[in-house]
Amino acid sequence: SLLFPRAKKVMPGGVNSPVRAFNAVGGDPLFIKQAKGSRMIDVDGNEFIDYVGSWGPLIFGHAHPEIVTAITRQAELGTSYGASTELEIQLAEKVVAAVPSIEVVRMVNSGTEAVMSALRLARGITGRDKILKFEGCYHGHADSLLVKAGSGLVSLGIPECPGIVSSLAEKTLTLPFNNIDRVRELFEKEGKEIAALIVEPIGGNMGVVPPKPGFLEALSEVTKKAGALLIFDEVMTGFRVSLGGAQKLFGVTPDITCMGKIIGGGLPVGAYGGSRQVMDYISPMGSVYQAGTLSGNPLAMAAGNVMFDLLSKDGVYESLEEKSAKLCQGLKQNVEDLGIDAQFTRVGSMFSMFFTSKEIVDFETVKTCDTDFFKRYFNGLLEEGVYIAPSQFEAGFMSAVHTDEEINLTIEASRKALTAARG
Ligand code: HOZ
Repeated sequence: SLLFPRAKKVMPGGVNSPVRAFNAVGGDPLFIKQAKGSRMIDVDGNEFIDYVGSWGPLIFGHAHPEIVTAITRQAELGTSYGASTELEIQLAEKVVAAVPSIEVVRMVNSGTEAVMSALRLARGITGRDKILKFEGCYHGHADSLLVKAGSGLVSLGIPECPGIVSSLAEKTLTLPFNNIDRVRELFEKEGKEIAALIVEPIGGNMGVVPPKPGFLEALSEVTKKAGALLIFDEVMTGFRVSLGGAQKLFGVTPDITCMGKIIGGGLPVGAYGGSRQVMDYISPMGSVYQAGTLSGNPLAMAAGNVMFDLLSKDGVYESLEEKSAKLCQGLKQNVEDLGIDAQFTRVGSMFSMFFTSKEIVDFETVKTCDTDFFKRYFNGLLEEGVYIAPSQFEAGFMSAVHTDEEINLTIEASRKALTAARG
């Protein structure tokens, strides 16, 4: 697009978030003019079936009429008051009713902010400094968490982010995802110094990596024993894999849950919550300070409330499951027919196709993927009018408004793109 040179003059790499750049796949990033339902149209008039969904929030597609109406109505009443509203209570009540571990919730403005605040809370409660995260998991860009992180850092090949105070990074311990023996070993030695273990209950930022059976349960047991807090980063999985998130799906209860994406109905929102006892440490109840001018702002709360009402209707998750299963079966059939090495992972409406022969269980296995093949495949798909994340190491998202016909078109497009990529 002609916009890219102009964008590069005034924004780093021409983008406002690195994952939007096409560095890993070549070419110019998309500049979008408009979007509706499952379709996006770029400024050059190209139309795409979209499986990025703004990186997860758009579970009902772009510009859902009820959400648009709620935002428009609220805008006329004011966009931000810096004071409390009933909309905030309504959304908090819905989150509390839906998410098993949450009695009290604080709204913030992004997933990063939620996670950053949750870590401070865990450190404040325990009086300990260390945290444990898993390699390839990404929890936003707070300093403590940009250590062996997934998402854009893998796509761009950044193993260590400069600018992080080393004495802080040293407090972040990392281990391979899905390896409970290593977690037990570490907790034997250092458990009493660990404030929190943070995990994406379904890895989503190195592509989709589901937890092995028993992994999350074991994390809960180990942290409890050590007096450390278990934080589930459900920014991606919350309200996506079930209304109660991954914790409801797997029946494992964390101490703190971080949320983002879907909760804001497409507007910038994050949230973190837990039991009353835990959340009472937060100001103004307690002395762990965390604040925000636009937190709980009425536009985002209005959108989030409608999103919840839509999600609460019968059959939403069943239909998402059906569509996602159909798409993944079709994609799998293609690779089998063409004799291409690929692994498929999926939990509900989040899915990945990894170009490797290795079973996907952690970051090491994810890194065995043929990224050159992915690059050719991605560009082939784009040619055919299908947009997936421009990186092998990101999840795909199905929405409730993708139609059967679009899924068939995607499977057909994928077959063509695979054939071309194979050469
Ligand atoms: N979690 C998202 C990608 N893995 C974040 C999107 C972004 O960084 O812009």
